[in-house]
Amino acid sequence: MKLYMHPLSNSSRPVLQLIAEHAIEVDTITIDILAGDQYEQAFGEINPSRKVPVFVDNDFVLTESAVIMGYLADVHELRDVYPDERRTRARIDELMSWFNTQFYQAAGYRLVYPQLFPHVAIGGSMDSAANRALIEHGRQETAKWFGVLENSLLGHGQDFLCGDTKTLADYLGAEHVAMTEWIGQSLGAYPRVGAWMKRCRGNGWDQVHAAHDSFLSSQHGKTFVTCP
Ligand SMILES: N[C@@H](CCC(=O)N[C@@H](CS)C(=O)NCC(=O)O)C(=O)O
Repeated sequence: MKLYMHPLSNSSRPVLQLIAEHAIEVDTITIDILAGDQYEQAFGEINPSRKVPVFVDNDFVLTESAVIMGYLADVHELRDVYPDERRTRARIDELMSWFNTQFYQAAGYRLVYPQLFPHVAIGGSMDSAANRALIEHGRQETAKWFGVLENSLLGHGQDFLCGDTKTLADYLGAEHVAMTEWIGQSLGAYPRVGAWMKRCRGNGWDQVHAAHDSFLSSQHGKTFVTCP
């Protein structure tokens, strides 16, 4: 079994963290998405969408972090993180979908990436009026989703998103929130989110997050647009 990934990719890290915590044997292959390796022909044949992560088990190719994690959890019978019970599983799927479609689209593609990665910026440069407008829109949208996370999704006194047990939704959501650390996003206004992030740490966390931590250090001292 192989996992094409990049350690800075917040869609790859939930899979890597799940693998690390449950000692699942998977060969990891780095696709350097910052250097453009995703545009090479060989990778395009594996994933025409040219995104990581991609999981490969012989002739079975699977994309989408949430689906890869669900598949691994089923194969390895990780019932604690992905229970069989229909409604519990539906809730986990719902939250993973929420993070991927609501939180990540705003926080990643409109707030964080346009401030860090020139190839994502619109209007010709990171300083263009169009890029600044995109970032402002991302800031407002991300603040809205942080509010939903703080006051509703984590607002019932539970330890994790779906109760008192860490599930796949926490693996995935924690990495999308971690991405906002790169622009110095404070969680001071979102204390439940901050406490939940600490609870999400598990075995192998430091190793899985080594590239993330190093990138974070490289951004210290810079000024970014963040949510209040
Ligand atoms: N919905 C996908 C998102 C995958 C994704 O956006 N991957 C990013 C890294 S986090 C990527 O490969 N970006 C490369 C590019 O856009 O060129 C998933 O959950 O796996």
